[in-house]
Amino acid sequence: MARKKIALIGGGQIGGVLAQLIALRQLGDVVLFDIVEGLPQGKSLDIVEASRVDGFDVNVKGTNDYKDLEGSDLVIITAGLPRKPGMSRDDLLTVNAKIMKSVAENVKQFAPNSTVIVISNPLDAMVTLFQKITGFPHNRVIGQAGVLDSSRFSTFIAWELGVSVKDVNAMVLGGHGDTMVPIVRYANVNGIPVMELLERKYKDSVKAKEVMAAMVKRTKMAGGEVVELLKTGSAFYSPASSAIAMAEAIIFDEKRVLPTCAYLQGEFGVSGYYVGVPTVLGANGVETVVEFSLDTEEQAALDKSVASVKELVEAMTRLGF
Ligand code: TXD
Repeated sequence: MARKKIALIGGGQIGGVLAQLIALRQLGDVVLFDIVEGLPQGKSLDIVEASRVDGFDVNVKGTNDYKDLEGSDLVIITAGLPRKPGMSRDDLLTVNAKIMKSVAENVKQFAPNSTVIVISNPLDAMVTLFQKITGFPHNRVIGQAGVLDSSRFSTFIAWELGVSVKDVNAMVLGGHGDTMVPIVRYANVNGIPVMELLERKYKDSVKAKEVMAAMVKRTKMAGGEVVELLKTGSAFYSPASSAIAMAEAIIFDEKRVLPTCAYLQGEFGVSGYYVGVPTVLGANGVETVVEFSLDTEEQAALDKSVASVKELVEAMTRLGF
């Protein structure tokens, strides 16, 4: 089987980690693109020069030329500015929409058959714009946010309960903004509801609810927490790992059920927008949206989150994108 070709658009913090993870896992040959001369070439050389030590056999090529994307099976986009302390993801809209427009035009020209994972913020708007410009089928244009937000939520639950994070299942739906919706009701440790475990721990249901509310709040603000600490950029290890989980599901046709920023056509009461929902990810990208019933409170929270995605998309349209 020929090796897959994976193009990474944006060779900054996330792009660099993505390239290294792909090499270490030998998922395919990498093309690392950036507009900054020397940056993708330097990072690629640095990564490849560890190939003897790490024992991987893939090519990693840095480039400033979109032509090198030709034949790419998968494209992962991180091009765009990250947040600085005090900024919301939405503050990045104008500048990143301009960048995404040029990225989309070039991916359309040079990698027309690729499946695309967008990571750049504001995520829901950037995925929408990329799909609009390329006209690629919606199942092949998706965004990464929910895998990371869910991993953050799971991490906090594992710490709180003193259990391995590998046994925690917790999901975050909605847009990748402050209105995201951690689903508490289905959060579990190997099938045991997290709320029951918290109630047993504290022997007090009010306290258990407070502890959960604090974890939900921290999950929603988790990106900002890292930004405040780093001061010069945003999270990059965990977003890269999260996109790799999605890439593997696609490359190996795993049919994994992962929260994905996917195009909805009536599911969860939403039509015509990209929103984070559980999907089956396989060789065809989003193969199905996995619907399940939300209770009134969850649906209201999702509706609120969708409203903010709509607002963002409308703001983008008003800007002429
Ligand atoms: O989970 C998620 N979706 C996210 C998203 C989690 C964390 C951060 N997330 C967003 O990803 C973040 O808000 C940014 O919008 C992107 C990329 O974050 P990263 O930390 O990698 O930013 P960098 O280090 O600034 O890298 C961006 C690179 C940089 O090297 C620029 O030169 C390049 O993008 N860039 C371009 N590449 C190609 N084409 C164009 N036009 C371009 N403009 C800038």
